[in-house]
Amino acid sequence: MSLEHLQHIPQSLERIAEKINSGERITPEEGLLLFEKGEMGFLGKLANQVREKVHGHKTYFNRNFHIEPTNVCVFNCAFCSYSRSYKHRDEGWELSLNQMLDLVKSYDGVPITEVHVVGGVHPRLNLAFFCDLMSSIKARRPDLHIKGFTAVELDYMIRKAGLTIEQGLRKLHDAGLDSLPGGGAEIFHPEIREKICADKVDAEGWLNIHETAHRIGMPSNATILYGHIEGYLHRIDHMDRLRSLQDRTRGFNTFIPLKFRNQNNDMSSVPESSIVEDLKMYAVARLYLDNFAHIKAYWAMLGKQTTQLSLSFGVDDIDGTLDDSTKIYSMAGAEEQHPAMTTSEIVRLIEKSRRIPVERDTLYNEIRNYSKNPLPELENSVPA
Ligand code: V47
Ligand code: SF4
Repeated sequence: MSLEHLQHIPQSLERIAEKINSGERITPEEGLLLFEKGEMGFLGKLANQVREKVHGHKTYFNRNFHIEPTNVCVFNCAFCSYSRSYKHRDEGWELSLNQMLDLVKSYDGVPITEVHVVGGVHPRLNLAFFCDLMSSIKARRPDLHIKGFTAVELDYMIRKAGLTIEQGLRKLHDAGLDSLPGGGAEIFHPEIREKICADKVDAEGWLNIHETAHRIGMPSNATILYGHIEGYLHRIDHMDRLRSLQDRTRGFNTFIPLKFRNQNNDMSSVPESSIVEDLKMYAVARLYLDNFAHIKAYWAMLGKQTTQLSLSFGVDDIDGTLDDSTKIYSMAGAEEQHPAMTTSEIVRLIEKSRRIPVERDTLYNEIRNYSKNPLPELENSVPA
């Protein structure tokens, strides 16, 4: 899509609202107009209408933890606060297979449903190692859904193994990998991608990996890293590419806008986006991505209060309990330095926003609906 083409805005906001209310798809020009001219009340009302039409008041979460095998990485993304180069690997970490299995074992008897495996791209960890990790996790916990590896990690390990993307993904799938997370997407448009993460897989590569995964039966998520040097045009271009792919495959479960955090990275001089900007991103995502069932606010990155607000701006999912098992955002300066919530804390957080908490599995099958099966009242609970 040419960005110049988007500079001309032919439609009024009222016409866009009519289209959305009648279930018609909006164009890139209209998406852009929403970002540029939509005020918060207008965007919130529209996005909430769509959210409630699809999900009512239901707000999904899951019980999960992360395994981050390493933060050593061959790439140099300017926004990354987490990685260490191979040369400085003594400042980072690298878990052995047994250490990762000990982590899995520490959840024996705990009713979690998902493990999210994600990390840096270590030059010495290869496809065979990760296939072993998958099969060992499944041998210990066959019930656990393994959501693992960004397209960046996959592109590197599969190319290094000399396989096609389909062959590599099939190997991992056969070993136990169930689905892919949405990371590594950042901003697809080359104008920005070349400035923030020039050396890793490009947009076409990212989209091809997800398309291939969908084709062989592995669903996935998609993200956008927003609120830095990109413009609204780049956000629309990004979502447009995802919307087109989703039209073809229907393989995406959820879209997750990730707010850029500016601590301890090479983009520290770029200010972080305001809450208004965050809520706008969620609302326009809900309105633009008409073929995505879910929009997720990742509470560990956004903070609990903005997450509650986001539930009125199109969001219907807030990710999981996490158990303080991820460092990606705490190292970048997120409010949550030790992200962990018990199930009852997540349930209360959702209830206080006057929504219905629903525990889901990774594929959005309902495990427990808390309106039918509420938690007992807390003695000191504060009315919402
Ligand atoms: O691709 C890195 C982002 C992503 C920063 O699929 C940063 O369910 C903000 O994709 N500020 C990895 N963001 C994490 C990810 C993810 C997280 C939770 C759930 C799911 C899912 C996926 O983290 C990277 C990058 O976009 N990131 N550094 C930063 N300074
Ligand atoms: Fe490596 Fe991922 Fe960090 Fe980029 S964002 S430097 S690929 S760990």
